[in-house]
Amino acid sequence: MEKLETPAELAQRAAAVIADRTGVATHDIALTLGSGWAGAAELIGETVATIPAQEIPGFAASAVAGHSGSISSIRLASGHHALVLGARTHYYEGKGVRAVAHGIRTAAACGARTAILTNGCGSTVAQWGPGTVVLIRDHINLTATSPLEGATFVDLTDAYSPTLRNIAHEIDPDLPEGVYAQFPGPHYETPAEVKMARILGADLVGMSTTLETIAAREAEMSVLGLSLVTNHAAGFAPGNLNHAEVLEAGRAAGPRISKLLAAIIALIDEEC
Ligand code: 8IG
Repeated sequence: MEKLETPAELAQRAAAVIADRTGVATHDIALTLGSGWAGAAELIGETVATIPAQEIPGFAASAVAGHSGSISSIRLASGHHALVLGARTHYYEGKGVRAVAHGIRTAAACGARTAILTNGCGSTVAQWGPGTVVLIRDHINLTATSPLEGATFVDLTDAYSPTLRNIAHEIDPDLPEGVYAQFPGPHYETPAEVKMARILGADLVGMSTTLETIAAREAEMSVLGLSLVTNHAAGFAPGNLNHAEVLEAGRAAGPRISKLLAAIIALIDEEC
């Protein structure tokens, strides 16, 4: 019987296609741009190449409105390269944890030692309303699964690099830090579930990031996590949640947070 391809082998195959199509042998930083963050790509440097995701092994076009389905190589001022993963697979798409981790594994196979993961999320902190940017200090993985397979005992003590958080604070000393909880989604939480997450220590609730962080740590990448609060989580403010409002909050904050992220990336690229 033919031997099945491992996730690492698939990532290697994807990385080879990216190196070939971009002409960039090694990428340095992986960048995943969640709701509201897409504008940063244009600010960090020159786009060398953009490849439709479905042309790279293991990737499929994104189904979510507001999420683009391509992978770009961007040359930073230093001459280093960022790989922008505009084709995040969310756990709720039901394609399995291998699909969720594939982008990060591919970036690692491309040479990236740093992963910058961004998202839009709900807040359980009254003072952190829509438009607030929060540095992820730690996470709670409520998906009841892992992207790792077998006896892979990865340490997550400092999953969100203290060094990278310090660099972000050099750009904006007032950036708050919080704990991000990933729910499986795709439904938003009930008020009772948000209350539970709050009691467990979650400041932010969302549907991404924790599984990608685990995969990045397996690959020994340093992780910076940044959340944009687009809404108070269910039950933490009057009224209901809808995806259009979430997208609108992302649009409104877009230019400001893209500039912030570009400045953070420039400093990380200088110091790391
Ligand atoms: I944007 O309130 C965004 N994503 N789980 N809850 C969850 N995910 C989110 C939310 C939210 N807002």
